Amino acid sequence: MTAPFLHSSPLVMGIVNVTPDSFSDGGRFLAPEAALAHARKLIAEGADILDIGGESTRPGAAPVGEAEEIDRVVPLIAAIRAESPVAISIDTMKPAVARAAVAAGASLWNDVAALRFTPDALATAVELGCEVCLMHMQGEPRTMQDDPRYEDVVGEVETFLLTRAAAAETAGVARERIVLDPGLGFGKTTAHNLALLAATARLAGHGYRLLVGASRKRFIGALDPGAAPDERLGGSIAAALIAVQGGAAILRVHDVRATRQALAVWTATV
Ligand code: HH2
Repeated sequence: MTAPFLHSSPLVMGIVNVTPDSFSDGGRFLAPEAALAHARKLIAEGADILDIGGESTRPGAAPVGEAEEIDRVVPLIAAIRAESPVAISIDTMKPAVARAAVAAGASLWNDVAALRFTPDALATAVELGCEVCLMHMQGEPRTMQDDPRYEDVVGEVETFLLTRAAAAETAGVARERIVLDPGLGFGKTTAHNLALLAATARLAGHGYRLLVGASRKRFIGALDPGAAPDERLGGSIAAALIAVQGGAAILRVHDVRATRQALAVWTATV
């Protein structure tokens, strides 16, 4: 059992994608040394948590087998754990990958499928005793952006998250170990993403910590046409501040240093 994260101010989760095809940094950190160097950089910049992912969830990204995903993430997690006390999160839908990652030193299972990808996902999370991030996604990664539709996006995402949280609690995951996430960009149009971001206070108001991942996402590019993912820092910071203003507990970001600086200014005024 690992202790839940303590936080009195929002935590910054830095993204380390060990993938060839992530939308923003695909291929840059696939080599083990490059991934470890990037992790060290994010720790030096003040990341509270590192989110390690070995499979891209971008529409059209190639699926990765369990063994390959484990090979990508476990040596990195072990290497980080050997040199830093930073909290480590594993971004995976697969119970076997979560199990191997927790054994290597991860304490949070970040699951974009909210523990629904396999029938044993929930039981595995209970057994591992780790924290879990339950994210909303409409559809599945390959096709989720084809034609996302909601009658009431905020209400539907809220109901989904509370239903998954209740299922996790009933199965035996303590409430303090549960993090919820509206899943910006996962089966959502720009309008859906903006409505969810604007509703952060409502989504954060149910007694669970809320994680928001807006960093460099496509809806920012839609508001600044032509801005490539690594040219979306300004929009990412704006979204991060909207999220913390609404009570988000964790920000999942590519740009840790700039996010820390923005939070320093924000917290100095509240
Ligand atoms: N977004 C991505 C991946 N994992 N996990 C949570 N909890 N919330 C998110 O918003 C989220 C996530 C997509 O971003 P990225 O990891 O940069 O890209 P890719 O999925 O292409 O690897």
